[in-house]
Amino acid sequence: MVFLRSWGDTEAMTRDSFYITTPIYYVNARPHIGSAYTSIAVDVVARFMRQEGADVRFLTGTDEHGQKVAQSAEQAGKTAQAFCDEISVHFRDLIPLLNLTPTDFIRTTEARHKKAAQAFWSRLVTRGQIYLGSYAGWYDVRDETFYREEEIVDGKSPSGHPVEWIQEPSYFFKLSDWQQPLLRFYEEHPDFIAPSYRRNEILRFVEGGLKDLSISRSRLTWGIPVPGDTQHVMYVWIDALTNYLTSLGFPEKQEDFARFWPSCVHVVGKEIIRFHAVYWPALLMAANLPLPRQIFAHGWLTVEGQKMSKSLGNVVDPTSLVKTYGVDAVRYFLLREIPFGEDGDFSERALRRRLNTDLANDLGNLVQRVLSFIHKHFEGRPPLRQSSLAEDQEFLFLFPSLLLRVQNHVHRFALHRALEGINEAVVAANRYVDQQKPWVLVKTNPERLKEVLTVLLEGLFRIGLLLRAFIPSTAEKILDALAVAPEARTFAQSAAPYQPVGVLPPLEILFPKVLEDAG
Ligand code: ME8
Repeated sequence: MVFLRSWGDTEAMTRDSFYITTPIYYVNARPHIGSAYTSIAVDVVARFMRQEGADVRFLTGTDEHGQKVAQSAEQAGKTAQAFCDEISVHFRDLIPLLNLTPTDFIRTTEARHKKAAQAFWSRLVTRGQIYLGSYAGWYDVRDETFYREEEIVDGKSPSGHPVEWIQEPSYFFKLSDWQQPLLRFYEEHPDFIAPSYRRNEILRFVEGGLKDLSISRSRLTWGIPVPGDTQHVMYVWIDALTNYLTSLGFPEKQEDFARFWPSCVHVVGKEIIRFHAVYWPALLMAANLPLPRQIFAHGWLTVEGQKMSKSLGNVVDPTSLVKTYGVDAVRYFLLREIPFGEDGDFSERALRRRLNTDLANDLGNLVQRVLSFIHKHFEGRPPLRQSSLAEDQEFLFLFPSLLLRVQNHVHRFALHRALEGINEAVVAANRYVDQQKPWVLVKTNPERLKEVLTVLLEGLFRIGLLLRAFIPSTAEKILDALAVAPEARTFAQSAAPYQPVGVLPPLEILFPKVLEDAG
C-alpha cells in the first residue's frame, strides 16, 4: 500500500481540516472527573475550530484490552467482553452529559480496530521492525507498563503501584533504532510536544537511550491476536495507540488519512506522554507513516488537594456534579480555574465560587440587566442606532482584538487565558452599563439610550459568539435571546453588525441559582 505522504511531512496540514483526539479510557472503572476534564477540553477546541470554519474530526472512546481490564472483569465475575460492554456505555454516556461533540467513539474490541491494529503490526513486520525474543522484567498492571529493574523502589513502580515479575516469550519492536530519527524530528518540529517543559522531559528521556520495547504478551489472552502467531496477543499500548488510525479508516481509506492525519493533535494527560511522544512516533516512522502534528499533555487533577483514588473514596463523579451545578458550570470551572497544561485542584467550593462570580454575577447579570430592560421598555424590539461617540467606540474596539487573542490562546491550548479574556470583556460591559445608566437615560435622553443599547447588544452578541465553544448551552441561550440567526453564529460573522431576526424572545434564566459559598 502506498500512502500519499511519508513520515515527517507534516507541513501538509491544511487550515480547513483538523483532527483532535482524547486518550481512549480504560474500562476497568467508571469515568471520573479526570476523564471528563480531558474530554471537555478537547470538545472546546473541536467546537472552536468548527466555529472558525474547519472540518473537524474529534475522536474519543474506550481502551478495552489488557491485563488490567481482564482482572477487573474477573473480579466482577463477568466475561471480559460483557464487562467492557457494560463499562464502555458509561463513557459513551459522558457525551450527552457533558455536551461533547465527538465525530467518532471507538472501542478497541470492535472489528474495525482489530483489523487496523493487525494491519499496522504487519507493516512493522514487513519492514523488519519486529523480532521474537523473551522478556524478563517487572510489569505494573495498573499502568500497563514495563519497568526496568533500576526504576523499582521498595517493590513498587515509579507510580507507587505493586509490580509483578514477568518472564515469557515476547515480540519486540526495534525502538533502539529510532533514537536519532526521533531526536532529529523533535529538533525540526519544535512544537511537536507541548507545552515546552514537557518537550524537555522527553528530550532528556530519549537522549538517555532507548531499549527495544516488548510488544506482545503470551500469558494473556484478552487482546488482539498477533498476526500469524496465536500464542501471543498485542501489548495493550500497541493496540491502543493504533486507535487513532482506525478511526480514519486505516488501512483502506487513504483519502481521510491524507486529509486529517497531518493536522492531528493528541491531547493526553502528562502521565502517558512517553507513549505518545516517544513510542508512537517511533512506531509510525518504523511503519513509514506520517506523524501527527502535535502531542499536548495537560496536568493532573487532584481533589481537595489529594490524589483521586478509590481507596480514599474521593473519586468525583461527573454525573452528580452536572446534576447539581449544570454542565456549563462544570465545563467553565475546569477550564477557567486550572491553567491548561499544569496540575490543578478540584473542589466544589472553588466551583461554587466561580459559578457565583464569573457566571452568575458577571455574565448572568449582564445578560439579564440588558435584555430585561429591552423587554420592559421596548417589548423586545431593540431600538438600534449606531454611535460614533469615543466612549462607545472604545468599548466596541475591545472585540476585534479580543477575538484574535482568544483564537491565539485556543490554538495554543491556553484555554484558561481565553476564558480570562472573555470574562474581562463581560466585566467591561457591566462597567459600561454602570457608567451609561440606561435606567436614567430612559427618562432623560431616549436618543442616547438607543445608542447605548445598540453598543451593549453588539457586545453581548460577540460575547455569546466567543463563549459558544466553552459553555455551549448558555451561549446558545444568549444568542437565541438576542434573536441571532443560527447561520450568523460563526466567527466569520462577528465582523458584521448585530442584526436580530425579529422580536427578541423571552430570556431563559442562565444560571438558575446562586449557591452559597460554603466558607
Ligand atoms: O491511560 N487528572 O487510560 P486511562 C487529569 N487507556 N486527567 C486525568 C486524571 C486526573 N486525575 N485521571 C485520568 C489510559 N485523566 C490509556 C490511554 S491512549 C492511546 C490510551 C485523564 O483510563 C487523562 O487524560 O488511565 C489521562 O491521560 C487519561 O485520563 C488516562 O486514562
